[in-house]
Amino acid sequence: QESVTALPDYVSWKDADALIVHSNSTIEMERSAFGTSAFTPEDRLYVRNNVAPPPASILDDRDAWEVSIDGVAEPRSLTLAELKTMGITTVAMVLQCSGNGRAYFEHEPSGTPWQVGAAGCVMWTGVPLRVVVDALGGVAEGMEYVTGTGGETLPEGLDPLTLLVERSVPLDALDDILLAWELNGEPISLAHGGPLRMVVPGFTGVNSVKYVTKVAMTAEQSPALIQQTRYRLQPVGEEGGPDHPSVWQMSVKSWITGPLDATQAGRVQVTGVAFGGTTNVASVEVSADDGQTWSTAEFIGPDLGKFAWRPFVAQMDLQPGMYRLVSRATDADGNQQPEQTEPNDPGYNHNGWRAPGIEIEVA
Ligand code: MSS
Repeated sequence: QESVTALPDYVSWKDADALIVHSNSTIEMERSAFGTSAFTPEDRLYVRNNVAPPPASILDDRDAWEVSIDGVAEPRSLTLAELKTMGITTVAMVLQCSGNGRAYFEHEPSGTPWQVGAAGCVMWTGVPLRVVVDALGGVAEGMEYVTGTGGETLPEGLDPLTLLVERSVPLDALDDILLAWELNGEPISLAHGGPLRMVVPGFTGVNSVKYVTKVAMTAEQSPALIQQTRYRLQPVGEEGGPDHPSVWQMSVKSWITGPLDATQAGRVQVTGVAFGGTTNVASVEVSADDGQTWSTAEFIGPDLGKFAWRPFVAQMDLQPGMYRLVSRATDADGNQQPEQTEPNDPGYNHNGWRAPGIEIEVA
């Protein structure tokens, strides 16, 4: 797939050759750009915005950024400068759009036809939300969710709940959540949610709210439509609503990153990435015959923890001919990627192993 559109201004610093521009707010990484690094450089990382990002001027004085913390014993606002005095940690995490792999669903869901590239593995640095909550007296009674609010300026004349980016995740996630100010060791860019982002490891991208202005422990899920009716796993043909499961935790997944085209016969290094979602990925198998026979792959490089992905390689001896390369991962709890993902109307959470396969000719 070729990129047909130029990069929009707010991401003009990105590596255009590594990206597919679906629209100004949906930019996918090329499959050939994954490489075998354990983490994804920010200039190749996919971008997804549900509404236009705030002006770049919000980055002029990062330390002055304020976030209000609510649903705790002593609610208050904190500046980024204050947050930086409270604690610091780094987590490596797969950031993956809920719709990554949508193009592989057979019912052709509407929405961006992401293939594998609406995902990256990045390092976030910030303060654990648990530390902040404890400093403010702990979670108030009766709270069941952590709700983060995005700092976009919404167009006037519309009910703000139709556009507001406000997401709630179960309170169980509290111990994993970070209020992050760095991505891969640099202050977070506007495109990826600077100056401050609430990141929720193990959950799909939509749950990691950029330019976060408010973090609240809440009794109910956000009333915003992005929570109530969108990002729901409703059956094909139905409208989403609060009774359908929300798009939250990710599941075990992997895909091939190379070779992607014609290759020389002999020893071939078949590479890919694999992750467990909320738990470690335990093993990956690779097949060159579309899943009839499998061989075990080896992980490449360091293990960056259970929320990260692991690049892998299978060394295969391939004679001239046509092959279809697929990979299938298993997580530490024994969950294995299905051959196909049960369809849901909006095309979220694709993790079937067959559809993302790669056909190559070995000569
Ligand atoms: N946040 C905010 N504030 N806004 C918006 O729009 N989006 C979502 C997340 N967050 C938003 C936010 C989504 S949806 C996603 S994916 C993510 O983000 C992405 O990221 P990056 O950084 O890559 O761009 Mo789908 O599930």
